[in-house]
Amino acid sequence: MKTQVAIIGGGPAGMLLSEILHRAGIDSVVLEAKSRAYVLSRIRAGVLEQGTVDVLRENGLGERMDRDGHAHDGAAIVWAGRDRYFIDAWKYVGKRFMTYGQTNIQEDLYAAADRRQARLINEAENVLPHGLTSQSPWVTFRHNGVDERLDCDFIAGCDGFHGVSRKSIPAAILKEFEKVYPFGWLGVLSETPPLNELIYCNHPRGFALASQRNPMLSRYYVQVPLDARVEDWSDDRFWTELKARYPREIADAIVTGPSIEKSIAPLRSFVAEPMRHGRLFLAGDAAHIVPPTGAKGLNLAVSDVFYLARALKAFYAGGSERLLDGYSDMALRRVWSSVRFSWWMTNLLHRFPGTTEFEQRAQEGELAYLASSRHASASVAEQYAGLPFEEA
Ligand code: FAS
Ligand code: PHB
Repeated sequence: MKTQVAIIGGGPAGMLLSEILHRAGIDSVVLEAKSRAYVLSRIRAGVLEQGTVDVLRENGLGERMDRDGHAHDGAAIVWAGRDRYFIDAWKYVGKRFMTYGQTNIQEDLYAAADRRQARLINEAENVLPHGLTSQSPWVTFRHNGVDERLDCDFIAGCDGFHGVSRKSIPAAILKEFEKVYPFGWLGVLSETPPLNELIYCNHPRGFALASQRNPMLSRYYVQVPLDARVEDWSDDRFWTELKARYPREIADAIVTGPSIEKSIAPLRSFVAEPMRHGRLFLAGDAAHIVPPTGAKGLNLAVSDVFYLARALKAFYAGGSERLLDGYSDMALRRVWSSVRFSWWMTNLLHRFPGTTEFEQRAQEGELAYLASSRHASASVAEQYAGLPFEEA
């Protein structure tokens, strides 16, 4: 088999890259380890920055998003059982964000791939990149019991945190930065009408978040200890804890119902540098992980793909390698900006083990300052809405 760009991973990063390259006449093959059904069953992100929305629209992927998604001027933060602060992205930076589930985006990407009869190979086993520092790398894999080889010009490592691509960069070259948080998020999906806005909550009992997927699909989270187990959290226990953390009038507005999905996600910050080695380019969770507090994970995958696709288009259009050579540094500037913001939001809103009344009051003091300062509010709004993509 031969292609121009071999893409390892058929999640949002890999599938979006394949779609953008196809629209520029660049051939790719996507090698995905899991089945289509498995990939489409994953419940993950829900908030799309304006930049992500623009990229999806520009690549023919905006129709269902614009029909079923919900645009928001900002998100609220409540604390101490009373106060409310609105991160007003529209007022301060003239941007909105969209709530539209990553699951829907994945469905839209697979549907677009089917329409163009894309070469997408699910259940590819033992995927391994080779010849990374050569001019003609290749990828081996096993499919339907047959060993295959895919020759290519470039390899895009879009295979997530547990993938093979990052681990193919020599340890002597790769530098990793990591911070593991001492808690996780217990998330619930319920077929109930959501609150009409996103509301983050700081409370001495722990963090909580109210989000949405559509007018009859709600997404809620509560911070739980690292050793929490889903089986210990009945729906009743979840709803009681969620309501205990929100101010009374918000808690009373939360419509409860049976969970249709319940899972615990650990929180970590992780960055791998560089995001390129020879003809291998990392994009998305393969290169970085953020705690979901800042709603940046999926959005960073999209900005990586935007930069990488632009660089590959420049190469195939005119042979220039300038953007390919600049990809890692450009992507990492945005990655570190989002990693820092997500780390800051996580420290501001969560209850850390060993927190005393002093730290709780200091968090509440910072929230009160944000609410009182148009300068601070503008800074938070511009980061939450997503910084602009860099020019080529
Ligand atoms: P993904 O991990 O989505 O996709 C990688 C793909 O590569 C997968 O399909 C995998 O099967 C495949 N793969 C792995 N190894 C392979 C191999 N060796 N060969 C071939 N294929 C291989 N972000 C937010 O913004 N908000 C959230 O609330 C949020 N919640 C999350 C909850 C969970 C449980 C997780 C894990 C992530 C969450 N994220 C959230 C982050 C998430 O949305 C990611 O940022 C996003 O999925 C990144 O997309 P990809 O980089 O494509 O990686
Ligand atoms: C979600 O809707 O899943 C969501 C929203 C905002 C976040 C994280 C997750 O910061």
